[in-house]
Amino acid sequence: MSDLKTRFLEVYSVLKSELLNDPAFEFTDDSRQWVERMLDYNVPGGKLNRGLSVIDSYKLLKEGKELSDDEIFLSSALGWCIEWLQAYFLVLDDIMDSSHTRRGQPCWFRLPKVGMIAVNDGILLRNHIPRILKKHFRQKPYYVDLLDLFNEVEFQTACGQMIDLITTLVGEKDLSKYSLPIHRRIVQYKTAYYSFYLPVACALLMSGEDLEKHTNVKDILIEMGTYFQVQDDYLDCFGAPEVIGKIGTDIEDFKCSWLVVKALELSNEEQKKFLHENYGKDDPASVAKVKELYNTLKLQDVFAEYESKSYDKLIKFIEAHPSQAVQAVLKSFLGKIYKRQK
Ligand code: GPP
Ligand code: MG
Ligand code: MG
Ligand code: MG
Repeated sequence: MSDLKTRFLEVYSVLKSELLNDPAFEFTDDSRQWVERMLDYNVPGGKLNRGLSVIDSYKLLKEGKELSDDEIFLSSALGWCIEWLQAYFLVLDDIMDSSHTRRGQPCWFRLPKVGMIAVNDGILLRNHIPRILKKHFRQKPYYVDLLDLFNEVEFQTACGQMIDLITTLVGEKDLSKYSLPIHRRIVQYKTAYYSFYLPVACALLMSGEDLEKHTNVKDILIEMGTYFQVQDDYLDCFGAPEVIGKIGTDIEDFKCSWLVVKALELSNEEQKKFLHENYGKDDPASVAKVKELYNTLKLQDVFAEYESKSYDKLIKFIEAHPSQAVQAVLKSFLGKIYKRQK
C-alpha cells in the first residue's frame, strides 16, 4: 500500500475515535459499538478515490512542495468527509434501488439486525460531516465556504437522486421519455458534483483559492463526472459483480441508464417493442432478454467508442486550461478512471 494511503487510513481511525467520544452525546457501550460497526462497514471499504483525490489535488496545487504533517492531516480529513458523504448516499441509495450487494458484501440494510435502522444510520453518517469540519476547521478562514460547499453539493445530489427516482415511477413506465439530455441531467446532479467537483473544490479552498474564480474547472469536472456515471451504467450490466462488488439492478429498476437510452436510439420498431415489453421487470428472464438485445445492438462496441471519444474530448478541454498545476490535477483524476473495470 502506498505511504499516502496508509496515512489516509490512519486519519480514519483518528476521526472515528473522535466521533465515538463526541461529548455532545452520552454514549453507552451498546450505542458506541453500533456506531463503530456501522462506520467500519460503510465508510472505508470502497476504492477511496474521492477521498484520496483531495490530498493528491492539494499536493499538485502546491506544485510538488512537500506537505507538512498538518496539511496531510487536514487534506485527509476533508477526503474522509467526502467518503462519509458517499457512505451516507450509498446506504440510502441501496434501499431506494433495492440493491443486494455493495463493495463485495450485503448492503447494510440487508443485514437482519439492521433493516430500516439503516435510514437513521444514513442520517447519522450525514451528521458526522459537520462535526468533523467543526472540530478541525472552525478556525480556518475558509470554514464558512467549506460548510457552504458541502451543503450545496448535498442539495445538488439529492435533487439528482430525486430526478433519477421520479423518472422510474411505477405504473407510469414510459420508455419514450428517456433521452440523452434527460440522462445527462440526472447524472450531472446525482454523481458529478459530489464525486468530481467536491474533492477538487475542497483542495482549492484549502489552498486559499476563491471557488467563484474556478468555474471552468468545475465545468471540466462535471464533464468528467458524466463520463464516470456512464461507466457506472455500463458496468451495472457488463461489469463482473465480483470485480465491481455489486450486482446490477438498473434493468429491473427501470433506470434511465445510458445503455437503455442508446438501445432506444439504435433499435428498429420491433426491437423497441421488445424493449418496452421487457425493461423494468423484476424477473430474470426479462432481464436476460434485455441483455440479449443489448448484445445484438453491440452496445459494448458503442460504449468503447464513447469511452475513447470522451477521453480525447476531456484531454483537449483540460489542455486549454491556463494553469499547469490545475491541468495536472485534472489529468491525474482522469487517469484514475479511464477504462476502469470497477
Ligand atoms: C449513484 O447512482 C448515485 C448516488 C449514490 C447518489 C445517491 C443520492 C442520495 C441523496 C441518496 P447509482 O444508483 O447508479 O449508484 P450504484 O450503481 O453504485 O448503486
Ligand atoms: Mg444504486
Ligand atoms: Mg441509485
Ligand atoms: Mg449504478
